[in-house]
Amino acid sequence: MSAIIIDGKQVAADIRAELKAKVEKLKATAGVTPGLAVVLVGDDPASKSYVTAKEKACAEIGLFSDDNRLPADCSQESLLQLIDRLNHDPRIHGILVQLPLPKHIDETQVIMAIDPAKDVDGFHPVNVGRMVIGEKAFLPCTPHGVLQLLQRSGIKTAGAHAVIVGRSNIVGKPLANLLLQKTAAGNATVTVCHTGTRDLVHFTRQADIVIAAAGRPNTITADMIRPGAAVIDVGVNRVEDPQAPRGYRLVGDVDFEAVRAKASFLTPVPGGVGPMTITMLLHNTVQAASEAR
Ligand code: L34
Repeated sequence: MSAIIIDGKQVAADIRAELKAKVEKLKATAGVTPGLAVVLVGDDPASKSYVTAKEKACAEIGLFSDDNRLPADCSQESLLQLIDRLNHDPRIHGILVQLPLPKHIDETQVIMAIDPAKDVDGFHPVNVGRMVIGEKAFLPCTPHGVLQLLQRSGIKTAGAHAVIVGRSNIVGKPLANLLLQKTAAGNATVTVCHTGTRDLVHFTRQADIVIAAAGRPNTITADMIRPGAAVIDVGVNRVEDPQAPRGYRLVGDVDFEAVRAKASFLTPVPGGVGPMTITMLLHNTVQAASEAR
């Protein structure tokens, strides 16, 4: 078997076209231009490139984006002040504080300072809690993007055994919750594995859907996959490569070529989940703007 490679860029482009039409309608009927405030602290190269891609994506579908960059040594107080100002700025419907933050800043405190109605990352405890009990909430972008990729590729989650490898607050934990909910995109049986899991292979071999979100290259090898399983690779790892134009290559958490020969579906890195993360941020910002009063 050779897996169908899911084109995340194409799915993202389809959703962005749908969003663009919504934005035009919002502008025409309500006179509202959805606005996203982007906050980047420091100069981590990966974060910089993600943030730039997010701003570019805003422009492409007609969103207003407000670029805020703070030095790596800025005080927590100045960051909290900026968030307070953005919370009260009527042009801003969504606030994105790119993570990770420098070590001297308390990430939880910063996330809790964001108005839940503008928390388009879905990281505020109010949104996390609402999501878990199945109430309307901003869904976190990467997990929501994974659900969209599964649905739009025709991969059935209902009754399937989904094995998630990774338990982060931004991917593994919320994705586990979304997949187990009794919804069209969920209703799966979910197992969450992590660095403390004994005999990881034992679990991944039982999966109809494997979601790799460990943040380490080659975490998922071909021997860990049941023939015909669908494999979603959430990892984005930079590995040094002197031959590559930028001096590094991007790889996921999955041994791509070997798993490709065994799986039914597989997402590439780059061009899989990454573009979907950005797209679902746009989705949430449009949602926030259409709900704003
Ligand atoms: N607050 N922090 C906050 N929200 C998020 O949703 C994120 N995340 C993660 C890191 N920190 C965050 C992102 O935006 C990861 N992430 C992210 C976003 C986009 C891409 C990768 C990670 C992406 O577009 N990846 C491209 C390749 C980009 C490149 O060439 O470097 C891809 O095709 O996978």
